[in-house]
Parts: sequence; structure tokens; C-alpha cells
Amino acid sequence: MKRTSCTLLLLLLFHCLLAEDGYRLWLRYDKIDNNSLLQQYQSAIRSVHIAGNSPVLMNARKELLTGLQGLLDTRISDKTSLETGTLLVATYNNHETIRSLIDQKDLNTLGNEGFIIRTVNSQQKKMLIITANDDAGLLYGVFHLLRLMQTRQPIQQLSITTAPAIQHRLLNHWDNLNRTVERGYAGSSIWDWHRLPGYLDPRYTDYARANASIGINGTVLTNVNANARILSKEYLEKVAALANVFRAYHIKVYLTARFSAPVELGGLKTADPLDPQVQDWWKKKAAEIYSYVPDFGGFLVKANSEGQPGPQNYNRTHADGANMLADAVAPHGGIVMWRAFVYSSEKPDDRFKQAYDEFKPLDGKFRKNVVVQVKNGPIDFQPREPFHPLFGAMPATPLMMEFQITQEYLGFATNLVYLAPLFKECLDSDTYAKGKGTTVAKIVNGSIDNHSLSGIAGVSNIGNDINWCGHPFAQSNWYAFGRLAWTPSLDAAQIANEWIRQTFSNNPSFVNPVQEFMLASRENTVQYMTPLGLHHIMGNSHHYGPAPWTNHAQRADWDPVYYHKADTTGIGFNRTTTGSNALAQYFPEVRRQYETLSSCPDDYLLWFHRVPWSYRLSSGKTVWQALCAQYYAGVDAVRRMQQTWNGLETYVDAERYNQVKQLMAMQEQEAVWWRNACLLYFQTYSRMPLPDGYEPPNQTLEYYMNLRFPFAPGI
Ligand code: BDP
Repeated sequence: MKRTSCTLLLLLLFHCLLAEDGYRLWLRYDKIDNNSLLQQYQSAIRSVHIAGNSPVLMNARKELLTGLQGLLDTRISDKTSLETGTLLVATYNNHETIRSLIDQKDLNTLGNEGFIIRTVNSQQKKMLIITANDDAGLLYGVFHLLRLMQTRQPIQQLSITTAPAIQHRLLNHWDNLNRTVERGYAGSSIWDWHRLPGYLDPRYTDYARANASIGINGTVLTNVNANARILSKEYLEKVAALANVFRAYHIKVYLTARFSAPVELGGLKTADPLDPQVQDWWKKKAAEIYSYVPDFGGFLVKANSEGQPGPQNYNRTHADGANMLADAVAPHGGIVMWRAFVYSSEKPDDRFKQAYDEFKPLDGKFRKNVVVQVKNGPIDFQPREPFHPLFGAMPATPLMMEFQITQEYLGFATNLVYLAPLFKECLDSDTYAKGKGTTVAKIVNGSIDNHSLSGIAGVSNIGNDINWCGHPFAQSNWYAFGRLAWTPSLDAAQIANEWIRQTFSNNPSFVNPVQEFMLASRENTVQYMTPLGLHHIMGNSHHYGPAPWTNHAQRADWDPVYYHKADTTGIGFNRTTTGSNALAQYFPEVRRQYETLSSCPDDYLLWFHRVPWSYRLSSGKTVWQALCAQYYAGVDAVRRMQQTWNGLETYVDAERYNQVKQLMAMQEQEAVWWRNACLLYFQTYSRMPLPDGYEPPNQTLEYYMNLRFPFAPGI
């Protein structure tokens, strides 16, 4: 009896240890289950030697030894002697053998973050080398090698040289000091401000490991709708404690600066950027911040946008505001990321146009350490948006990309939507700014206009949920963001493939179908939410679910009716010369493509054109028929995805299998909700029937219009 309960207890303990709650993300390092591959790996890496002892290198070492021990199921020792099977990790300058085996020229283009992984032969000894100019590169190289092994790639004959295309690769946390997260769907903020700096949650280290593993080198800790208190001594001590953890993973800390802080914190009468006292206040504040965090990255600023204070309160320009802050951090090597997400309720003009109209005239007027941070599209992180017309329009100013990883407009944390195709669609868009091939990616990496400053930011989807991101598959969006920030030319399929293998399983019977539905998931979501170029038709303020009927916000451009403009004569926003003429902000090649009805892709139709309900698309369907077809196809695709998942039970741990299954059931219901609500509403204008054969909506329009969500997350 006693023995049985003991065994049961042990079994339970064992189960708990193995429980896949998603906490380990893509860094699981479970034993390689293929024996011949295991042997190959074991013979390729028999010992390691890591030369140096900086904090970054010590973390690289720890990760490498933990990873190898897990994957190879044997203890790998760290030995100084070089033998066959040694994995040597050292900077070029720090190891004689590396200098004798690698040509220094090969490191010329690597900067301080790039690395080389190479199989070499030295005095008949076959070894593996990870080298770089700097320890940061070694850390990234170690993670890369572990990724190769986790994804079961051959490592016998490696020759890899890689460096990041973009300099600043940042997460933006929209986290508030009270631990709520604006547009956060994965619990509370992971920053436990109350217990900082005394208590360092181990999560901070795991957060840093995860980011370093995908090349993210900076984090903005606080919400763009900023609280000045973060700049107080009390909070700077807490920030410093986080920075100390992150520094050893080559991650810099940045903060959002509330423009009115000199008034709120400093007791000044004004925050006018041209006022010497205000300038002085920021200089002293910057010096104070650097006394706590010597490698502080700089400020991210949302100014004169959605009620935030800014230089325009004092009749100054965005450049005046940005430059003042830039001067304050410049002596310490900091940067200012000034957001271009501005639109004003006083202006009657199309919201699409406002950021361009305000910022383009300021091109060339910013200090060298300012980068203007532009959202991927001109409105706001919609399921599909055309690229922002500012990309390519400000050659004298570095422009940083802002993507949203958290799914504010893409189904929160209940919808499985893999975002790499969305990110790629934007990065690969051709702006034609300097002729054909001037892609958004080339503007952002600074290569087109020779900017030494470059950056990319992703609004984080991380919270204190045990699996970090709420939906197990939402982790893939954090992962994809990092991988694309390092190499924007990577393929969305490759990234999905890597992520699935590391996060779930290497079994092709699992990898292939999952990869397939991940890759289709964004397009499917567009179909059941906003097909044919519809945009911003979700519930006001919380943005949960459809509400195309809403027309009562304080501002017209917060209302869905502003964007779809449906009535009995037609649907869509005319942004051509006969409408708002927003298209004039693009270079002619882009403009012409969108402006001409026959060449405007269906995907963007209602972004740029207003058409009658009977307008025929190239498929021969009318707009109404195409809308119906897309909404129904989107729901069907979710159902197919559910079926696929149901067939994969044997390849997944029970915890994650069931979690995903339940979330997919919610996604199906939400997709049906979107489809029914939107079609019933638009039908009141099209006055056309649903084409034959479609399942009829199971609720009335009135039912959908009466749904209320006072406690929707993320507000
Ligand atoms: C919108 C969000 C809002 C953000 C704003 C921004 O709804 O919560 O504060 O963007 O980016 O997407 O500043």
C-alpha cells in the first residue's frame, strides 16, 4: 500500500516535471530522439572550450552547456585542450588558434554582433569554431548552433557567417506601472515593479535568454502612453536592477519619456522644448538615468498623439521636441525614437494622410541620434494594411519600423494567427523611392540612404501567463519578429518550420500540417475579419470583435463607419484623386497600381476605392458576392485547421494539445461571429441575398449589435 502511494507520488512528480506548460518557449533542449543523429552530434561535439569570462560569455557558456547536456544527454566538459570534437568559442582577438584558422577579413563585416560558425581542421583535428569580434556575437552564435541542433540540422560541415541587418532590434512593452498591459492579452506585466529592485524574478533571466536567442538587443520597458514616474529615483533603481540582468544578455534598456515630465516631476511651469530650463532639466535627468544605467539605450516618445503631451502644446514641432531629448542623451551615447503615429481630431483630413503630412516636411531636421518610428501601415496595425507612405519619403531621416506582435486587431490571444507573412508583406513592399527594388526593408535597414542608425520594434505580446504569450502559438510571433529583425529576407515558412520543431516536435507528420495552417492563418483571419481591404471595423476602444455599425465615438476616425463608408450606393474609402487623395503620398509606381481600379489588387480594393455593390471584380463576382465568399472561406479555413489539429493529438503533450484545441474552438466561434455580424450589417445596405448554399447566420444583427464587453482585456 505504502509502496503504491510512493510510486504514485513519484509518477505525479515526474509528470509535473514533464508538464509542457509552454514556459520553456523554443528553448526546450530535450534529448534528441533519433539515435543515429544523436551519435553524429555526440561525435561532432565532445568537449567545449570557451575562452573569456565576461558576463555575456558566462551566460553563453551556461546556455551552451545546458543545451548540449539536454540535447545530447551527456555531460559535456569545458576543457582548454583542443582535440577532435572540440567546440571552440572565442573572439578573434582572444584566441591564437582562431587567428590561425580564420581570415580576419571574414570578420570585417560582422560588427560587434555578427558571428561565424565553422567546421575546421587543425593539425588533423576536426573541430567546430564559433567566433566573432565581440562576446555578443559569440552569445548569438551559441544560440544559433543550439537552434541548428534543436531543428535537427547537420552540423558536421558548417560554414555560417551572419550579422544583423538592423542595428536596434527592440521589443516595445506597453506595460503600465500598475502592471496592466495596454493591448496585453497574456496576463499582467512581467515587470513586478513593487518587488523590484529587491526581488529579481527568474523570469527576467528567461526573458533575456529568449530574446537573446532570436537576436533582440533592446527592450522599452514602459507604455508609450507614458507615466513620468518611471523617471523618478525610486523607479530608476528598479530599472537599473532589470538592466543589470539584461546587460549580461547584451540587451539594453530603454524607457518611454512623457513629454510633460519636467512639469509633473520637476515642478517646472512649462515643458516647452526651447525653454533653457526645460532643456537643462532633461539634461540632468538623462545624466541621472545614466548614473543608474550606464548603457541606457534612450527614449521612446509618443507626443501629441491621442491626448499625449508634446511640443505642439507650445507651438513647437516634433523635430524641436525630439532634438531637445536627443541633445540630453547624446553625451551618453543614447538615441531618441520619436513616433510618427500622430493624427489630430481637429484636422478634418483623412487620418491615413496625417503622419506623412506632419513628418515629411521635417525630413533632415532631426539630430543624428534621432530615429523616427513609423508603424507598418498608415492607420493602425490592421489585419492587412498597405505599407506606410512615410517609408521612402524621408531620405534624410532614419526611419524605424514598428510592428505589433500583440494581436490587438487580430483576435487577441484566442486566435491562432502567425504574423510572419504580415511582417514580410510590409518589409518586401516596394516603395519605388529610389527606383524599383527600394523595399521597405531596405529603407528600414538604412542601406538605401546610408544611415548608420537603424531600428525595428515589435509591440510585445508578453505577459505573466505561464506560457508568456497567452496562446501557445502566439509565441511564434515573438520568435518570428526577432528572426526577421536579424534577417528580414528570411522566409516566413522557414521561420515557422524552425519554431515548430523547437517548440513542439521534429516529427514531419506534425511539422508539415502545422506549418501549413500557420502560414495560411493570417490570410484566413483577414478573410473572416476584414476582407477586400476593409479596415478598422472592430469594436470601438477595446477592439474586440466586429462592430462595423458603430458611429458614436468622440472622434469620427475612431468609428468603423468612417472607414468602410457603406451605404446603399456602395462601400469603401475613396483615397484616389476624386476622394481624399491619400494615394498621392506614394511614389508614382505604387500610386498608379492602387489608383487604377483594374490594377488595384482585390486585397486593397476598399482601402482605396469606393465601389457600388454590383461592381465586378476580376473573378467575375460582384463586391457583395466576393465579400460573402471571403467571410465564409475564412470560417471554413478555421474549421479545417481545427480538424487538422484534432488529428495531431499523438504528437503533442496533452497540456498544449488541449489548450490549443479549446482556443481553436473559441476562434471558430469568433470567426463565425465576425462573418455573421459583418454580412448581416452590410446586407442592410447591399440589399442582396446571401448566395445559395451558405449556412445561414444563427443570430440576428440586433443580437450582435447588443453584445457588450465592458471587461475586454487590454484596455
Ligand atoms: C493603438 C492602440 C493604443 C495605442 C496606440 C499607439 O489602440 O492603445 O496607445 O495605438 O500606438 O493601436 O500609440
